[in-house]
Formats: sequence, C-alpha cells, structure tokens
Amino acid sequence: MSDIRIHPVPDGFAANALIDADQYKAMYQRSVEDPEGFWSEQAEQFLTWFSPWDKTLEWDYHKAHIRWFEGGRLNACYNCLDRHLESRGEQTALIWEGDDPNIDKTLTYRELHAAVCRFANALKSRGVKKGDRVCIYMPMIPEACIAMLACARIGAVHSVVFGGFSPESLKDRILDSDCRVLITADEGVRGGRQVPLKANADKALQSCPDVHTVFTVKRTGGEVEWNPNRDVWYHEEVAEASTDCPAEEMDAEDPLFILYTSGSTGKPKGVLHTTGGYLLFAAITHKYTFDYHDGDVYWCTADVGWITGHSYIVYGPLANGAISLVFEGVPTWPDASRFWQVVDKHQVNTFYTAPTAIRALMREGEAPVKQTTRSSLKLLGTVGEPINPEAWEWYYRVVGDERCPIVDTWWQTETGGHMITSLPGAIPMKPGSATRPFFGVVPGIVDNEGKLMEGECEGSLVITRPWPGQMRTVYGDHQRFIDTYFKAFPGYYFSGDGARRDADGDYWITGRVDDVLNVSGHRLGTAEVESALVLHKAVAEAAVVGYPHDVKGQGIYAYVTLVKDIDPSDELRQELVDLVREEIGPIAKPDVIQWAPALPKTRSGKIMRRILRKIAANELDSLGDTSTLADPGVVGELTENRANR
Ligand code: 6R9
Repeated sequence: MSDIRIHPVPDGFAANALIDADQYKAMYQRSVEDPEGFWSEQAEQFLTWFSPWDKTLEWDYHKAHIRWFEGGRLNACYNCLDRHLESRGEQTALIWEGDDPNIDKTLTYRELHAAVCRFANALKSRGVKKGDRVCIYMPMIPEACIAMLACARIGAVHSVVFGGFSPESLKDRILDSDCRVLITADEGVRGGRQVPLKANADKALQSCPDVHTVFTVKRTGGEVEWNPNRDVWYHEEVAEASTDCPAEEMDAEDPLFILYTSGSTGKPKGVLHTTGGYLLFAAITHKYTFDYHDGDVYWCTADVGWITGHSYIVYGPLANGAISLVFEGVPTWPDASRFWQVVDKHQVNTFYTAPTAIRALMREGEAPVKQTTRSSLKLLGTVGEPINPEAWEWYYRVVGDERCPIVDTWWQTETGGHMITSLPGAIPMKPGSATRPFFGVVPGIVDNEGKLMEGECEGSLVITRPWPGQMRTVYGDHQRFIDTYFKAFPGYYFSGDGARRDADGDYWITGRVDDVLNVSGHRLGTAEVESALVLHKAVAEAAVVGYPHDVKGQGIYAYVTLVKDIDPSDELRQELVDLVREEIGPIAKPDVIQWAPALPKTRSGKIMRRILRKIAANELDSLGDTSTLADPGVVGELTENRANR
C-alpha cells in the first residue's frame, strides 16, 4: 500500500470542475443527513415531472421494499428527448461510429426524437402496450438506442440481451420475462466480422411460440430467413409511421427495464429498474462523475447489452442533453490505435472504458496511442472490474498525458449507477482505489458476523440505506431478490464484493466474494458454465473457478470429471469449449480445462472451491487445510495433473 502514488486533481482540470473538495464534502454530508430533502431537490433539478410525487422514500430492507417518488408522474423518453427540443433540438444527441472507420453518422435531438416516435408508433401498431415486455437483441447501432427509448416512450419494459449471447441464452431470457416482441438486426458487424443475429434469434424463437412479432433492422443486407407470419422489416414499419406519439405518463415506480445478470446460483436473474429513481440516479451520476459540461463529447465504449450501456450511453447522457458516442467496433480493429483515432476524429472529451481494454492495448505499446493527439480529452474513466495500478498508471500517463483525471467507478447492474468513485475535481486519485461514495450512498464493511466495522478494515461490502437507482426486485421472483441481497447481512444490501477501507477512508474493491466470475469485465456465474459443461454426455461432474489472467482480469478454469470408461482427449476438450460457447456465448468459453479424476469435497459433499482456486492460480504452496476433505488424496492428483493438463 505504501508504494501507491496519490495523484492530486490536475490543476488544469480543477480550474473548471463542477464540484471541488469542499463542495463534495458539504453535498455528501447533506445527502446522508437529510436524504429525502437532498433527493427531492435533485429530482426537481434533474428531471421534468408531469406531476409531483406523494412520498419521497419508503423502504424496508428486511422485506426488500424500496420506493422512491411514488405517485410522481414522468416519462423517461420525454426526459431524454422532448424536453431538450426547444433548447437544443439541432444539437447532436448521438454520434455513431461504425465498425468500418469510414462509416459514421450523427443524429440531432430532433432527429432522434422523430425516429423514436416513429418506432414507438410501429410498436403500438403491432399491439405493444404499457407494461408489455419487449426483447432487444441488437448490434451497436443507433436503432438499439431508438428501440430502448421507443419502449420507454410507450411504457413498455425493455429487456436488452447482449448481442454476443447465444440463441440458448436469448431464449431463456425471452421466456423468463415473457417477451412477445423481439427487435433485432439481420447481422451485426464487429472487428470486420459478421454476427448472425437474426439467425440466432430464429433459433431461439423455435422455443418461444408466444413471440408474435420480430422487427429486423437491415444492417448489412446479409441473407436471412423470413417467417412472414412473424417477421417485419424495421425500415418498412417506420416508413409509414407518424412522428407524433405522445409520451405515456408513468408512475415513478413503474418498471423501465429488465436486465439479466449472473449470480452465484442458478440462471441469470432479471434485475428490474423503475422509472423515476433510476433515471435520476443515471443523470446525476453522469453529470458529476464525468464532470459533464454542455457541449462535451462523451464516449462510453460499453455495449448497450450491459448496464453500463443503459445508464451511460443512453439514459444518463440523454437525460442531461449530452452528446453521446455509440461505437459499433472493437478496440483493436483495424488496429490497436482505433480508440484514439476515434477520439481525435470526433474530438471526444470524456472517455469511459473497461480495464480489460486498457490492458489489451497496453500490450501493444505506446506507439498506437502516440500517433494520435488526444488533445480533446479532459477526463478518463474505468468500470467493470478492479484496475491494477500498472494499467492505471499507463492509462493516466500514456493515454491522458497526465492531464486527465481518471474516475474508477465501482457499481453494479443492481445499483443502476455509480456508487463509489472519485469525483474528478474533488477527490485525489489513488490507482486501484474507487475512493469515495457518491452522494447519498452509505457504504459499510461488515465482518463475517454481519457487524459493521469502523476505520481501517477489510470485509464484505454492503450499502446500509437505499439510493434512488437501486433495483427494486428480481423480475417474477421477489423472494430471490430478498435471498440474494438482503439475507446474508440482515438490514443491509449485500453487494457480493469484498472491500477494504484504508486509513484515509478510501475504498478498495477486492473482487467478488461469491461464485461470480468477472471475465473481461463481464459477469458470469460459475454455476452457469458448470451447467453447460454437464450437458455433455461424457461429463459426470464439473467445477469452474476463476484464475488471474493478464488481460481478462479473470480467466475461466474448469475441472471436469468424465463418466466411467471415457478417456480424455483434445477432441473432447474442444467439444466442451464449443458446447459452452453454444449454450452461453463466446465470453463464457473456458480458458483451461483440466481433467479431474475426482473433485475435492467435504464429507457433506460440498466442493471445496477454495482449493480449486488455489490450484488454478498455481498457488500450490498455500492450499490451506485439506484435512476436512472426504478424500484428501484428490488434491495430490489434481496438483500433479495441473502440470500436464
Ligand atoms: C457496472 C458493472 C458488477 C461487478 C461488481 C464488481 C465489478 C464493477 C468495478 C468493479 C472493482 C470497479 N466491478 N466496477 N470492481 N472496481 N470500478 O460492471 O456492472 O456487470 O453488474 O458487474 O463488477 O465485482 O460487483 P456488472
């Protein structure tokens, strides 16, 4: 810890920052001493309401009952578009940069509004009503944002499924939330390669008989199969649609969207966010964390299939009338200088990405960065996983020329927006630490008994009281919401992460303490990968753990026990990798498969993952106590097999 360098806010940045250290302290204090007063003021300042709310906050963490601004009426799409038309109708809302560096496009607020109204009418004409769930399975094209906003406009609940997920994963998500309409594209394009979205959707829909309409955006013109009873072209449907579509009046607590995320057990759960609190939290965090000034060009490289895309490409920036860049491509195509070329091309001021991307680019050296000016950049951000100080320093020095503060933002699908992050003009930076809580956020660190600890300490990270962006339930399964987040430490929201608080009061996220993997910033449950592996008839049992990986942060290490009389082979290994890819998607492919004659289990039959993690990390000297194992000999076999896996 002592060799961590503290970086003060760069002078040039501080001069223009929205919030300085004293303002942060005062606002934070007010936000926790009078949360209802603070959040009411922010809700009035950041959002436009059709009518005011009855009660600012109602909560009971034992029942997982959380309500903000109930009775208040508003519409998220109206807040992102309509109310900006008068003041900034001709200002750019979205800059779209295609996978191909020669293709881009911009949409002004007026153009985006018209496109959204058209598509909202098209949805209505196909029977979509307030409260209906609509699935979006799209590449990173403006229509993905248009589809989300069109749903919000008519009060339909969108469920965006990342375009990299398999037909099987798409099917599960469609069925779980009973979506009847799907929006997709013929193909996506990433890194010069086609992604067969419509074909994947067709496969998924074989098991989804209730889906009556599929809107398909023509992105590449590639050949697709067509079911005339179900499939319609997006461009044909919007061509005739009117641009007049009044925004539905929603209650603050009406659902805005569902987004599936992985947990430690079972299938991914549908995280449900509602309208008022979520939108307020996305907007206020976007403004203060990114120190957003009117006219700034802001770029978040996430995919809209993740919460980061929801809150920081679409809802937060557009609610603030920002210019948001939507990128279809990947960091390394056509070459490793792409990000910085896009920064120069569109004069990007704020750049927000994941540590895994930084580490991948760091490997390519400084030249691809230094061939660009990046002179427009003012601020850098990271999200998705802990950033190692080496990558942080590289980002700061090479990309930001020691001129741009870095905000390391800790948050989750469940939290809706930033929870712990430095505010760039207020809080000195410590590489690897997310530093301080955002306004209204009260973090705590608890010991194994659930007791809050004071001062310098390390333990499980909880949040002790609600904030507006908090998820409200697991779609269709409120009990699972209670069990997952409010059971371990009664009275608190449990994040699933471990954390340390240092002597200055700054927070350091140490990673998941449950069975959730974080691979290149993507969340995956070990149980999901295991379920996919055991589908293979040769597999008797499988246990999956994460291990340290230079670029991905965590890699996937699978121990596989084969059924009797089946011999391991490279072909079988490949079949298993392919199976996981088919079942979940390419991001879930195991990096290592080790054949395991048996798995280390306690006498009660529980797999001891602690030992599997140590073996995977090649920390064979610190396996710990193995005496409680039913058969301690198993460990010797596994450590020997590790060498020749
Ligand atoms: C926004 C997002 C959430 C999990 C979270 C934690 C990890 C995210 C982090 C971070 C350390 C950061 N995480 N940001 N860990 N520092 N700045 O990523 O949501 O996909 O739900 O993942 O990601 O482990 O619990 P989500």
